[in-house]
Amino acid sequence: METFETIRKAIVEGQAKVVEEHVKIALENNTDAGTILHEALIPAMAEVGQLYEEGEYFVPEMLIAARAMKTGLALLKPYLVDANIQSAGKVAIATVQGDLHDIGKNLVSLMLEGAGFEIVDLGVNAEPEKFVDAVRDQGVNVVAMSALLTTTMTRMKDTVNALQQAGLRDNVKVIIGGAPITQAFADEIGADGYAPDASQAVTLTKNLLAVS
Ligand code: B1M
Repeated sequence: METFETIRKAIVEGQAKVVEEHVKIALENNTDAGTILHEALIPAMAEVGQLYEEGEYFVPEMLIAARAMKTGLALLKPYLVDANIQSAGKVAIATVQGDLHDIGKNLVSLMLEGAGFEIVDLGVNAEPEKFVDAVRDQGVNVVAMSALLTTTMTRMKDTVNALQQAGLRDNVKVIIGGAPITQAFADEIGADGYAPDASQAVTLTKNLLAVS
């Protein structure tokens, strides 16, 4: 679809205004928000990563593209989230310590919210104690951690350990995800589950909490 191609290109080039304009057009034409997300926004960020790997893009270009992506995501949010559904459980979500990537985390958060989960967003660069405090003080049922860097994924284990040390590990389910994460890594660190993308994170959370 031509609109998807325009949105994808505008994100890659960091043109937030063009993204805004064309996501609005797509929505006005009753294009499904999930389709816009999967056909235009997500492929655009994959392309940005590719350009970075090839040395065509540097951090500033990635940052500008990320801002354009977020503009599109903000417009899609009301269509992906139904504000009137009852809470199916409480999820504390963050990108782990040392990691500032938040687009995937925000997407997972948004999809969980859309499925009826209450979200406690702990932001980015979240140290293990932040998760421990959320479980202890806010009645959280699920700890959800995202990592995009091979150097920060190891911090997930620190959170699992911190929950154990605080005597809270059995009170919560721990789920993890992000580009470098695998099921084998989840097993290795003692997480309850891994999901490769946002929609599977919803299925996983529902299964772990036995919510239909
Ligand atoms: Co960064 N970056 N970055 N970056 N960046 C990557 C991750 C990288 C793969 C690029 C590359 O080399 N091809 C590479 C990591 C290499 C590695 O570790 N192996 C990299 C690097 C090296 C860096 C810096 C170190 C660069 C530098 O400074 N020299 C630096 C680190 C900063 C830090 O965090 N401390 C850095 C910085 C940045 C920006 C700030 C410029 C920007 C982030 C802006 C922001 O997020 N606000 C940025 C970006 C944009 C990227 C890429 C291009 C795009 C990431 C993204 O948003 N993808 C990325 C390349 C890539 O991923 N191909 C790259 C779209 C998003 C929807 O996908 O986040 O994977 P993703 O989320 C998916 C799934 O992974 C999953 O669901 C999501 C949607 O379906 N998922 C979960 C994610 N979390 C989940 C949690 C779950 C379940 C599923 O359960 C809890």
